[in-house]
Amino acid sequence: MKDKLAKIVEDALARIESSEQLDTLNDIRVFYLGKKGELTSVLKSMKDVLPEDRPKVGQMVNDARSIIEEKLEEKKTAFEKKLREEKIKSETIDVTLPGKLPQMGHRHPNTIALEDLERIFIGMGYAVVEGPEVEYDYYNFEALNIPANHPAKDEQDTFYISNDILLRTQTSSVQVHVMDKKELPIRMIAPGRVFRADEVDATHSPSFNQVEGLVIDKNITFADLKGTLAEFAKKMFGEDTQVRFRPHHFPFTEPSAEVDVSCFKCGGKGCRFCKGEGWIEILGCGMVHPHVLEMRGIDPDEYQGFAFGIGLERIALLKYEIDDMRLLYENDIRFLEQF
Ligand code: 2U9
Repeated sequence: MKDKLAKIVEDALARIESSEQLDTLNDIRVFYLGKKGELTSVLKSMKDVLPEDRPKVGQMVNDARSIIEEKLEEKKTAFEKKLREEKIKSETIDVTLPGKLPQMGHRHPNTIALEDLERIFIGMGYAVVEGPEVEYDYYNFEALNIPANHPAKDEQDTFYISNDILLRTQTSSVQVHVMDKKELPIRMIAPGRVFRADEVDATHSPSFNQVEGLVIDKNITFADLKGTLAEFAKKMFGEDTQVRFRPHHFPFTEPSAEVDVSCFKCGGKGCRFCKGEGWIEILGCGMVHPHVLEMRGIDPDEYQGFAFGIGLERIALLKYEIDDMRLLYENDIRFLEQF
């Protein structure tokens, strides 16, 4: 019996030692220590052992079980340690690998055009001023000499919030607020979103952006206006750009004009881009109406001013040769990435 037990232990230890996987350890445990295992069968043959020898044999079987269990545990711990080490090794992060670049957004053509425009006017000494998109009817219309019966005041054209509060249709109200501060001279641009009840098409949107300019000082003449806008056009569209002033009418300026630039595609000869004209309209302007100055308590005999209004989207569409304004509002990254 003793020899038989010694042989079982020896075999078991050898098989444990040579096992190469965690799974085989379990098979070995079942084979030797399981219900139908080798050691259990020794216990079952106890009935053949003399009663006085039984405690001793029982002890020997228990010792054999302990030795095998201890060895199984030792081997199991060794396997687990090895597996852990392999896992750690395979999961090691190589910090020298180049990183994945995050997908960057892109500046919107409107933003690029606005920053170009602001840089040009800041360079000429202008301040950039912003104001509210929700305005009093007074600041949007009356203070700008727009009479009560003017078609722009119709509900068809303007988003009214109440009788006297509306979404501004132009950023001019910002200039009115600046004039109320009574700090002269003024040299400013007012960029911002404006709202008009227009149907959406390739050239119209109910919400678009304007940049309006205002200069008020002593001895300001139409020549200052022409020189300023000619300089702006050269900086914005290229040094060879020519400007042309066509008489126009706005209630808030007198005299008023619309300004064209020579086509920066064909240089003025006429092409598809300028529809054969050689000229492209870019903005409206004029000398601030004396009544607009008087309403703010500024004496038109002492101070004069000029003003201009630029549709930002129009500039972006022209500069980047985009043929549909709606593309500017869809924010499709495949479109935006091109500029
Ligand atoms: C004050 C006095 C005068 C602002 C001006 C224009 C001419 C003009 C249009 C351009 C395209 C609007 O976006 S658009 O549709 N604007 O043509 N705007 S003069 O004149 C002012 C502003 C403020 C106190």
